[in-house]
Amino acid sequence: YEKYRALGLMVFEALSSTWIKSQEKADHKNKIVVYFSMEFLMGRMITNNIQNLGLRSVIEDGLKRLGEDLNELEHTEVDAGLGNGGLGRLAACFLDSIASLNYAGHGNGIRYNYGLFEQKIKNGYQIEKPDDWLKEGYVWEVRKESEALDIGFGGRVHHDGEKFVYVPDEIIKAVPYLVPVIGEKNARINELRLWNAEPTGVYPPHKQAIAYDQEIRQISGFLYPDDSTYEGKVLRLKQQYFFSAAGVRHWMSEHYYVHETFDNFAEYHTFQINDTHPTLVIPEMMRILLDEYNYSWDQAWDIVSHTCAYTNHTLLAEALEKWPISIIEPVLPRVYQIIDEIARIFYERLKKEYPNHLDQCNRLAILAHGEVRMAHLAIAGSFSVNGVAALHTELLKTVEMKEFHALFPGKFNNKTNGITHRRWLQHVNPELTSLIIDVAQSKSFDLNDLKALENVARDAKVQKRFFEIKALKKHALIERIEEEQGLKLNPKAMFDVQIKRLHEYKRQLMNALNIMITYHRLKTEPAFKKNYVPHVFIFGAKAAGSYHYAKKIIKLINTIAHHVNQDQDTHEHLQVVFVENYNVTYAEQIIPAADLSEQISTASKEASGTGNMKFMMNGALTIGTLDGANVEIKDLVGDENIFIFGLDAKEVNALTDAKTYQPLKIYQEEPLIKAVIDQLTSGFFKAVDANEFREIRDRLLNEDQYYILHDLMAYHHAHQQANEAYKDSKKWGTMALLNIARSGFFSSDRTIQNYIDEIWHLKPVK
Ligand code: 26Q
Repeated sequence: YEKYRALGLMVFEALSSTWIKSQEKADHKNKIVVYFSMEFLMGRMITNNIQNLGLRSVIEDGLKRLGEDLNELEHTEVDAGLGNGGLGRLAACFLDSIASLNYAGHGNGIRYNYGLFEQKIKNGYQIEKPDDWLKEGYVWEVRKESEALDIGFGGRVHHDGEKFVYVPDEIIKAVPYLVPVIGEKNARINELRLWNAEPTGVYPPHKQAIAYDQEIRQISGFLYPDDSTYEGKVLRLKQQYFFSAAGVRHWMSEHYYVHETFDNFAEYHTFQINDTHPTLVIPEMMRILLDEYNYSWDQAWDIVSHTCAYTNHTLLAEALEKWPISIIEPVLPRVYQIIDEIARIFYERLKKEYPNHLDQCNRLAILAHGEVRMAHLAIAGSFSVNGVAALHTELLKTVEMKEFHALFPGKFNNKTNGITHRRWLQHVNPELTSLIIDVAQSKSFDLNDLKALENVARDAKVQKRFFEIKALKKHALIERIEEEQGLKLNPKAMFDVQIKRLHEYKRQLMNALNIMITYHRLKTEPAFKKNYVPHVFIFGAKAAGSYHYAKKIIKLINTIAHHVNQDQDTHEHLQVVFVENYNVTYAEQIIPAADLSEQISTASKEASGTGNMKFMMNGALTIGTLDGANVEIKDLVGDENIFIFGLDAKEVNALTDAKTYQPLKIYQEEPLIKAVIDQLTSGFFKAVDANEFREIRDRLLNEDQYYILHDLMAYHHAHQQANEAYKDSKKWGTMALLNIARSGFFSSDRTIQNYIDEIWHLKPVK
């Protein structure tokens, strides 16, 4: 660890002069974007930083002379796991692309003392352990004491005859830690500004100093795990306000120092709001303009609503944030007062627009039923609202937010997500990158080189190299899993992978049931067994600690794995593994080894998905529903190069509206489904109590909210098609290479260029 740290510090020193130059060059003269996000799932930084500073070979040589191995040192770095999943990783990919394309754009977030929990599996159950990622220090940050700010909470608002005066009853110090974001070829260094909450040393009366200090530090204490039902939690609200207000104040004072006015603030800034979590940016900016700089309401609103832009990441109604007034008002009295006024003015406008439709006005209102609807506030206060995949944006416009779309027709737009090919292809798969470079006959990798695979997709030599690379990546993964979990996977099997947060709508349960059906058929149908392509099913997923049902599904997967893996009769055909503590670094190892990518959410529920893109770029084929960005993958590769099954979004919505769905009927009519559902509670799994999975059976038969039984047989058949394709290795090789060839669209460089052209309007830094 000390060797790693010494190396990290030297790399840090090497980048500081470029960093300082980047700061001098850009700020205050060019427009910038600030990406406000509660999560930045950065993963390891060392490799990226060494690569982008062009130091790799120097360091390798130097270390060799000392008898050290760079690879080994790199593996010592702990992941910065300051995110749950897709939304946080997207923010990290975006920062990489903004810097690499040479634009000025900075992240603004929270320096959580504890990132997303570390997952242990004990007896098949998930156990959560705190992720103490800072315990040995973090080399990629600098504390900027000089840029610390005061943030006020609680207290009262009164009117002094002229204006409102807000007197907080506690002040919390926000200290920024800066993490450099280094673009490719050292183009540019941007900043990720992570705020730490600290006591000021002034204590309210009747508070015990030590306990009070701890209470304050809690604000940047830990990352909340993705919640399926957004219950209001005071601490989470404080976190949201804390980092939003600190970011707003920082960027506003920088601007004022140079321009001495905010009249032109929106010409110089876009604040991109990553989901509704930072929505308090909107009333907080209003507060500063009104209370501290005497702007009129209309002038202030004009500035704010031309600065902020909001990205929506979900269509799940239960996942839209709503804060009870009873929580917001006491914690943020002045901010709440402003929200109330924004809501009042907005409601007046609605009444004018729809004079005889009170019900519609109430549906769109910002305040209703004693709650603040954060998405409505974000839409009202932003000049742009974007979805994250074509289908998702379409559904926002035509279903979920169609009334808002009618009210603000120009506001809604699509920005299909992307991933940084620097990390998700070049770094994780240098061997495949070399193959592409060779085929394209280029000197160093360029995104356009991917297209060169198009013409050689059927070439036997290229295919041979592709399969050799897959085998190599499988071996590395097999070694790790054997070392960590003692299970030796079959290197000749198809690697069938589902890695993502555990959620009912993502339908890991459907995958598990298909494995049960497959196992059942292997045991009872010799012809099926004879034809079956050996499979290794790999799962990786964390479930929120409070999400009881999701944790049950983890237990089921582990129970199936336990049962199946010790059956000598099927051993060569079927293995199942649930990897422990799935995270960014694990993903980097699993994705290049995958043959089949499981993207099987109930259509209309997955906004985009980004794992799907990473697999595609590494030559895994997709088995999936027409959901999120899968739709765009299918459009690029064609029906013949992907395995699509199940209900589409329209059909799901129609079935939901009709209220005619009867899962019990499917169970009664489909013997394979009946067989495996019965196994859940029949004592089939010897290792657990017969009631362990009763809840799963009950939910599937009575409600099956995500249409698992409806899609299950179609899914099983899609698997059989995939197996047939896999047996014809020439065919599979062609399909995989065509997928890689067409994956360039999903580079986050393209996504960021879309944001720049259509929302941010930045100019590259000279
Ligand atoms: C909210 C309130 C309280 C506690 C936690 C949360 C919370 C935390 C994280 C709510 C949501 C998240 C994360 C959401 C997320 O990752 N969404 C995903 O975003 C990706 C990037 O756009 C998409 O590809 C995925 O489809 C979407 O699910």
